[in-house]
Amino acid sequence: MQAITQYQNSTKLFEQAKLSIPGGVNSPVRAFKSVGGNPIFMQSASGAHLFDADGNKYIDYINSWGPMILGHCHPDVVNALVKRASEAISFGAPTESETLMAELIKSMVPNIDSVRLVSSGTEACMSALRLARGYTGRNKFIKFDGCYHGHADAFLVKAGSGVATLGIQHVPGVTKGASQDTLIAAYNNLEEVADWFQKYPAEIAAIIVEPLAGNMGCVLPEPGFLEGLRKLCDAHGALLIFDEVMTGFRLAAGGAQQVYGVNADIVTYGKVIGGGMPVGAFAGKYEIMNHIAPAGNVYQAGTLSGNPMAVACGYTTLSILKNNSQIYSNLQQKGMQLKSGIQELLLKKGIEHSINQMGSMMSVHFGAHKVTDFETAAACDTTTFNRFFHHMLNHGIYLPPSAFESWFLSDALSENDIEKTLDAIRKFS
Ligand code: KE4
Repeated sequence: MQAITQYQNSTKLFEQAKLSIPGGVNSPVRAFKSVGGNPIFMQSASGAHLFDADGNKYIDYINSWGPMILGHCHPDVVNALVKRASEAISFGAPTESETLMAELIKSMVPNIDSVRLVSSGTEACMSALRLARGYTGRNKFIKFDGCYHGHADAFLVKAGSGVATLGIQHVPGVTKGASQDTLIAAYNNLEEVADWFQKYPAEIAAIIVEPLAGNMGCVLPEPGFLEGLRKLCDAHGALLIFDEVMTGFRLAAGGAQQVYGVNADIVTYGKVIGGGMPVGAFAGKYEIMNHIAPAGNVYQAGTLSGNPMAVACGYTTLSILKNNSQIYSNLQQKGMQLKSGIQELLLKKGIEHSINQMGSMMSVHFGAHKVTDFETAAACDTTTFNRFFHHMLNHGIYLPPSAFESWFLSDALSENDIEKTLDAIRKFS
């Protein structure tokens, strides 16, 4: 990629946006706040590439923070959207397509009986927590420092992603009442989880965990961690919630449950499930899910839940993934190729770093230590990270603008794109 030198349209658009949108963006992590500089305003996308308001071209490693696993504007997905748009945009009534979507999800995730579609990962996670509380009759729950489960009040305690990126210790507006039942443990630390169960026997409704964390950079579960959570939940009558908003249908057709061989009681989805349109979901066995209204009394609702357009986009995306399983092995191969290529280049330059990678999720952490939880993620060298981010951006490589985010690879990423990415790193110092 040629070095990119001019962003004047993005700069102008950002100034204009700030007059009408808080911080000029509709989601904080887009604002480049921690890496410095102004966000790039995008105009179009195709395959593995983005095109910004100044006509610059980028190789995309954000892919809308995960959804665009097939690459941008996959022809089959676009055709499905266009066709459905000519028939309907929204009913607010049940449709056959929602049932077919639920059945497709069940065919890819064998340990679930029932799926409720919502419109975001936040809705999926907050509904899953309410369901766990309603089902068990308990109030407390355990989450992990650095994990992010959307912006519902109870989760905004030691949250990762944008909350960590902005260094917000306490989110104003999250009341003590809303967060007093949120118990925090360090990721990969089973002892701290066991201690909470000792302290609050029979009071903990659930553990919610990113089975592979992507909101403190990428952090992999240590061997035995997820199995240990499963055992602790079984021993103490709590539900295990896997937040697979990032990992679902991305790490494998069956997500992290398939990769790690551990079954949760409730699984939440987002991102890939909608193929770029607003879809989230939570799912589990009938025994639990039939507590959700109107089958049961745990109330949850949404005007656009199961929206025909969004379902058409998500259904087509999941169908392609289900019917072309080599996509997952290709993504794993691309992830490993990038990891080893970057490692070799940075080691040659004497730049201390570590790379966590699983399938099409990965992150580069600068510093000499391994990153296994939020504390080690936060101890990394962010100055070098920020320099690396801007160097890559200027060379047409679009990386997450935060050390507390994961790269997301797409099936459209080519050998040539990977070579150009490594070539940009060759020029980094
Ligand atoms: P949404 O409400 O943003 O669709 O999903 C919330 C959510 C829940 N669980 C996990 C594991 C997540 O990663 C997310 C959202 N991820 C962020 C990126 N780290 C979305 C990007 C953004 O906030 O703009």
